[in-house]
Amino acid sequence: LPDEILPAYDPTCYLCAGNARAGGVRNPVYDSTYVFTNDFAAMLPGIASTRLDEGGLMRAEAERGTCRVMCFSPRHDLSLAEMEIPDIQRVIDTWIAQASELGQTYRWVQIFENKGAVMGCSNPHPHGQIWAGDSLPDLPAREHNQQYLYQVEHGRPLLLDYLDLEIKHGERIVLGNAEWLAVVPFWAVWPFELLLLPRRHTLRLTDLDAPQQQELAEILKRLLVRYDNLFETAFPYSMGWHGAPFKTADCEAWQLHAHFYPPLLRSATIKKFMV
Ligand code: H2U
Repeated sequence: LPDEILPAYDPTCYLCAGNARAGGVRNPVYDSTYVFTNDFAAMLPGIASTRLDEGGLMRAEAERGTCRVMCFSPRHDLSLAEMEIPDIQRVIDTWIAQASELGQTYRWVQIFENKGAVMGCSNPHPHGQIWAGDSLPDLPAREHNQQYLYQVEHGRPLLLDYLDLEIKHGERIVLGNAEWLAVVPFWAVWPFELLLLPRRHTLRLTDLDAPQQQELAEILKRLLVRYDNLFETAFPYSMGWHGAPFKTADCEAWQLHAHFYPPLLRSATIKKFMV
């Protein structure tokens, strides 16, 4: 199926500049990135602490937090892949600013993009989300422990040793520049899964220096254009940044990275299902 042709501005879109959102709040006439608190936030900052435990079988705990939505551009018809590098740079600046701000209050700031109707994304307007809370989600918690244990045993960050191995083999590296490498991880489960990581030891998005930020915009552009060209479609994926938690001791073992999980298998319309 050919991709839908979208207007640059959609009067019915809740993310376009100047439009009303659920609950009646109106977006400002923004001209770059724009971040707002999710009108249906799954986590709230003022939640009372409660705990449920029924015989150890039904267990739950209240989690204080916040959820935000981040528009990458006022242009309804662009994707991150189609944006100019200076505009992608602004998205990176905003990711860093959000991580920096929310990291003062919360231990875990999850920045992610869920793209494409096939991934359950509700709106083609280029946007991502930010969820911040005090608990580490399951996967980052495992990454935290494994990186820590590896560092204790080997004296080096796990992902930097892994990167050296990938460079040595040269088989799974898809893209690279002076500061970043994108590899199909050895343990990939999705057909076009990628791991994007800095070549230098870097704990968090907030630790990226100017050359790393510039090169990130460059490699993101090439990576996403390549995804789009693979099946000549607006390539769907779920991507997220993992880095050292905030307000936590002993994080030197961490290496910042982004996961890209695309659901497509052999064409624009054949989706992989985990069975
Ligand atoms: P997706 O990226 O999965 O489509 O989610 C978009 C988010 O936008 C979703 O979490 C929020 C939804 O709660 N939203 C608002 O905050 N305001 C609205 O007016 C509609 C959708």
